[in-house]
Amino acid sequence: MTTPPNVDPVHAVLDRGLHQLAGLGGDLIAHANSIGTILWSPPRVVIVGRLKAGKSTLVNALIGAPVAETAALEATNVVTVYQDGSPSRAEVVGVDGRRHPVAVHPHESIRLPLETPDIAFVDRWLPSTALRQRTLIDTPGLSTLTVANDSATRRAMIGASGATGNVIGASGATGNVTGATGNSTDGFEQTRAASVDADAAVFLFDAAPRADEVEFISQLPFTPLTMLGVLSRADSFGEGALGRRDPLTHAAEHATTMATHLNETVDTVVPISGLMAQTSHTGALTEQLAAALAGLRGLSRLDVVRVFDNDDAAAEAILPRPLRIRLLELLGEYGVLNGRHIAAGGAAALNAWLADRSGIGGLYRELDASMARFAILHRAHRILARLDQLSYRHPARDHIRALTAQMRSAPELNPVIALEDYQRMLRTDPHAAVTAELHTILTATSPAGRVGLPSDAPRHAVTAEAHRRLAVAQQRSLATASAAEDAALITLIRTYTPLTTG
Ligand SMILES: Nc1nc2c(ncn2[C@@H]2O[C@H](COP(=O)(O)OP(=O)(O)O)[C@@H](O)[C@H]2O)c(=O)[nH]1
Ligand SMILES: [Mg+2]
Repeated sequence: MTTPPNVDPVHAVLDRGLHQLAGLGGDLIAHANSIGTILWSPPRVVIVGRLKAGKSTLVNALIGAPVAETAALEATNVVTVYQDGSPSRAEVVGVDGRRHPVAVHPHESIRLPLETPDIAFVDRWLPSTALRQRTLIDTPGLSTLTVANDSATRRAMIGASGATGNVIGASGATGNVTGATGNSTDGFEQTRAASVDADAAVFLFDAAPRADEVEFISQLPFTPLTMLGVLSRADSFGEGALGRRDPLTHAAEHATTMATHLNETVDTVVPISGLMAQTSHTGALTEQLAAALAGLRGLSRLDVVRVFDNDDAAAEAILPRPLRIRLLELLGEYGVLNGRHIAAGGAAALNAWLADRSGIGGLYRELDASMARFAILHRAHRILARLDQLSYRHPARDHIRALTAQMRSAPELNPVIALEDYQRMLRTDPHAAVTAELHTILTATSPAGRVGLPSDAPRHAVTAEAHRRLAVAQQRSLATASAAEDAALITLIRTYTPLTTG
């Protein structure tokens, strides 16, 4: 069977394998279909971070519609899965697995038919091109914990992930965001449960994420390749809109510093003003608002601040209170102070400026490029993990095991296996040489890159370096420190061997 040129080779191998699984007949047809759903759905990106970090605001910006409830509307404390689909609808999924369809009305929050502790998550469908690329999972967010509480949660969490016996956080048998039992009030358990069935994460934090938060986040089933850092609220960074430095510029600098500090958790940190992105991407601006803002352009910065700070007759004469509130809500202090001259050009000009300054372009670049690539590899891993689970308990386990082994050994799946190895090494020995080598082969875009050379390196140099690396890996494999390293070395040897022949 030949593969159509437009189908991703990883996808093709998995699709073929699932067809063979269905070919075994009986209930395996249903299992193959259920696992196949993962393959045919967009990768799932979970948004994690502290309560009020701006997660829901960013979800709205990415979807391009104000669907995720933000603190501006009401505190939300359930996990919500946003996916492309028609008609616009929602189902509340209980911890008992039962689904309760609920009505959705524009500009109204969803009425939940269950108490929060009884809700595993909410499935929300809406027609959206953005969601066709990736399903977005909004989480309530981590809240402050006492030290005792914190370690109890962490113990529970480590226990839970250990029990699954899988590398990249095996999903439950149902393959859904279930298991959000207990501890839902602090959001840690909900975040963990939502992450189990995700392929990549966006980790939102402000100036300085707390140590316990970073520790928790780094234990989620992701790698720096599948977790993108976002420095949120960039428009109020540092001294904020009224400070001496431009907060967006300051935030951009800080994001680079944070990427270095957090390098065991994320490879990249993007500065974002979710608020400006939400306003510009959800069609919230009107000509009336732009004109009201433009009316302030004759005032000094200090006078603008006075108008917004004083609720007196003078302020009212310049700008009526409802407009002041709405402008602050949509633009924040930074947008009000710096957007008033642009607003003179009308709502479209102001919108374009907001979109540009928000930093969402940079976020999309990351999401569309490397994050998308690694999320697809992680999705393949989730499919293999489901097949492994099936083989533990199914009467046809030998057939399923043989089939999975055959899929894993396909050269097309090499990057998937490398990502699994990388994840395992990060847990076992993050500073080992092989961990860095796995990162190198995963991120390389050329044969030369896979051996750590620039992509224009001459062929003989690549061959020589591949020989050298192969010899080191073979030597090392004689006395490995762990099962994880054993597996990693097999992958490295598999990668270097073909490169030694040019
Ligand atoms: N100035 C500013 N405010 C923001 C930004 N993002 C979110 N907010 C505000 O912060 C509050 C919490 O945001 P929300 O998205 O609900 O946070 P979540 O709890 O992480 O989902 C809301 O009032 C938002 O309007 C931002 O980029 N800049
Ligand atoms: Mg929220």
